[in-house]
Amino acid sequence: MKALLVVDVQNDFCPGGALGIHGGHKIVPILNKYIEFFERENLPILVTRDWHPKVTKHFEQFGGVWPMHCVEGSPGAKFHPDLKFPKDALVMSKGMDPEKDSYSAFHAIDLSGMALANLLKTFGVTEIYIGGLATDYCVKFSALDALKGGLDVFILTDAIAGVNLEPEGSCLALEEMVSRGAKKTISEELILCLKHASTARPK
Ligand code: VGL
Repeated sequence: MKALLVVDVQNDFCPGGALGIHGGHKIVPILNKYIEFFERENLPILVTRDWHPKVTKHFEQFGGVWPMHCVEGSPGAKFHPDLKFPKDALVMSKGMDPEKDSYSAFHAIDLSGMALANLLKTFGVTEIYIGGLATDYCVKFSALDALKGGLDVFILTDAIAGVNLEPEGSCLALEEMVSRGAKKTISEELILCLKHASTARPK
């Protein structure tokens, strides 16, 4: 079973936001294509958001490295207005613990408090397709945790963008994910392969 994981496509991570990522908004139409496809195939779609309290060690004012961003309920924490996901997509929040950075989607919980790993288990997910922001932080840590949990991990390389605190940040992050077993894919390849799988499946 495949699932799509869309990581932190929020206003604060897009140009003009508190932690705007160069080109962060450009992945939105591509992600929408993936979302449409997973929806059409009736496959689970999980969408995470950074959801911080105002005071957290994650922010530079309180000992962290990041400017204040994605404060719970703020306009910056809203999903990018062009990101279109279905009503039954699972929205998961992370970063609520003021003591932790919580980069990985595997720290996220849904509205009922269920953790991502449990949700994936419930759906019987064995393959996870990851896109979103940022390649070198939340995408990377989510992918590494997914691999540790025994999932097959596919990085949607046309639907990610990195913060690049270090100039090579995104490249190094991709290399690290791949060296630990993640595979890279792009929409055309994935859509072809899913189409093939669905036509091959007995009705
Ligand atoms: C992220 C930097 C700080 C991310 C979150 O979503 O990748 N990056 N907080």
